[in-house]
Amino acid sequence: MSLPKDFMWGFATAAYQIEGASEADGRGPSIWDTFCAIPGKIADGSSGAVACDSYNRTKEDIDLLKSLGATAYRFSISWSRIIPLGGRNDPVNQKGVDHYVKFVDDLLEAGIQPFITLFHWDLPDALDKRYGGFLNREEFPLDFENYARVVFKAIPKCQHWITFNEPWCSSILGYNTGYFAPGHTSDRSKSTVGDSAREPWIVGHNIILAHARAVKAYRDDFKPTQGGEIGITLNGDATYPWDPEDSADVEACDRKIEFAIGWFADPIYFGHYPESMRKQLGDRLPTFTPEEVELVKGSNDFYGMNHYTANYIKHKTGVPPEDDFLGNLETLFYSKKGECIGPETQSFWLRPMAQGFRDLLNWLSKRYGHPKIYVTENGTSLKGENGMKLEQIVEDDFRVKYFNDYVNAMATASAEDGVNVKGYLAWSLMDNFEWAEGYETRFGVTYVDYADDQKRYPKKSAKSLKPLFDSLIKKE
Ligand code: PNW
Repeated sequence: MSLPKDFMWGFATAAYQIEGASEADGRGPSIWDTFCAIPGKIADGSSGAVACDSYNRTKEDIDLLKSLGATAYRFSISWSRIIPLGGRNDPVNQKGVDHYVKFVDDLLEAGIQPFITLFHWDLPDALDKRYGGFLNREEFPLDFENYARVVFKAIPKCQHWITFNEPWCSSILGYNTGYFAPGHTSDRSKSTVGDSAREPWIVGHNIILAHARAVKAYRDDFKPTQGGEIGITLNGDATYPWDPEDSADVEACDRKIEFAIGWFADPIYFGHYPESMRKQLGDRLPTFTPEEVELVKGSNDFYGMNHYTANYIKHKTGVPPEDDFLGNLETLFYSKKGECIGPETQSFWLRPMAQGFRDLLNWLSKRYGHPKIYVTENGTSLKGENGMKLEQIVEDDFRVKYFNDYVNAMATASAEDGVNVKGYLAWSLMDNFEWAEGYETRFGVTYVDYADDQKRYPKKSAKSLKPLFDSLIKKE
């Protein structure tokens, strides 16, 4: 037995990926509705307009969670259901609020602890149009704080809050490569707007400020009576040197994590950006004013960790191009010796390598002073799954093995390395709208038949987690 007695586990989802009902009960559009409508942005031309129809199937989803034995569920709230126009002077949509209040009541009734993500990429479109959304250093943090306060007030029973999901994705994929909404990039063949060298760093900065404002609001005005905890969720991959004999590759491994995770976590734990980023980005990286440092430093009750994969890292020489966001290095699937990091999946960026999970848990734990960690996402797609027959799909042994290996790596980090990990949410409860990849890539432990009324069929992996955690969580 290697996980603590109070360890929570379950599954994760995000509003735009599962809810559908994009116009129900007064919801306003988000930047993802707008982005999906642009031809060529989503692989299969789809959108989240219907998705898994979870907005209308809350009972079914809760029954599913219960049947799988989950003790926790991470989901996100659609900001534009709560405040359709997004801003602090815009009206609150009571129907949207009521939906989530009831959902949380029903989860608790079923014995499932909610982990609520306030923001999983679906910015109200009106704020993007009104003042440039994340790019606005004055307005955006204030509007986010206001939205967060509305939700904290409405849902006092929630004990676990996540401010932002993966701000790296919003910043880099949204404002450098243009792969995600709102699709800004310097590449004029993809977008008429954007500055890949500057905008991502501004966006990142403003998200950190918005996170910190929401945390302060929670701690000042809600935590004393509600007693919950709040933190941010960051994504990051494990890194191994392409050539372990080359100290420049070894150094580049840390630099890669600093550019992905340290970008957000260093300000939150230390009050400043990583030195490697300041050095490479110069004055394109914003600086924190003394008031901002005061606000941001210490603004995590726990560290939310999203983790999927690992890479070999090869340093680059010379001056990096201005739009470089990796830290002047290459990410590879093969080492110098020809070792492969892991088998292919349906996602071009994802190859399973469970030891990386243990190593990154240790890296984080050491760097940030042993924070309490919740793994808020971990999971895999499966090569060619979308083209298989249902009988094959539900026999997803590849995913069963992924979870088994990764959860055991985490348990080892907990028991042998002293990492303070207290929860695990598998990505994802069900197949869903996988952003720019549309519905072709499936991450669910439950198959969703989009052609037949979004019917749900639990796969083998869905049922594999309860026995796994039962065997690892201490009873006493
Ligand atoms: C995460 N990458 O996204 C998200 O939080 C989920 O909403 C998503 O469905 C899940 O992982 C699976 O993709 C990522 O390109 C998307 O490196 C892309 C990347 C990383 C994370």
